[in-house]
Amino acid sequence: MNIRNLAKLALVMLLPVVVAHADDKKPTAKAGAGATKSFTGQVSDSMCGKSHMMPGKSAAECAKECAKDGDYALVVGAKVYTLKGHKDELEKLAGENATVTGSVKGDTIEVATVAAAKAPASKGTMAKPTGKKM
Ligand SMILES: [Cu+2]
Repeated sequence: MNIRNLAKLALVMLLPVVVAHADDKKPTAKAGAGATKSFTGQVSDSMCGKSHMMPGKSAAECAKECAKDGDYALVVGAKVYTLKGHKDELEKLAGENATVTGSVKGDTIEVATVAAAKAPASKGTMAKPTGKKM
């Protein structure tokens, strides 16, 4: 009897500890407006987005032309984000892949950093072709 009660007591005492630990797993930072995120995609302009309209011009040329009167944009998969700020750096990467970090408000990224990227990070489709030697 005594030992059973002791075991029960131990269980009751352990329970809050387990619950407390479960709480730790909750994310502390709430994802929402103004959260700084990182995006990798192709640098375009907010007028053209995914497909450039100027015939006979490369994506880079078109994006540069369009961004003169507007903003650069980042094409991430099916989404097109308007990029605010860091125009000089974005111009160098027009038509190319870049990783942009910044705070997101709707479809607009308030750019904090711009860096060249080799390939767009598309979720789940980064599977490399099975090791063929060149
Ligand atoms: Cu354009």
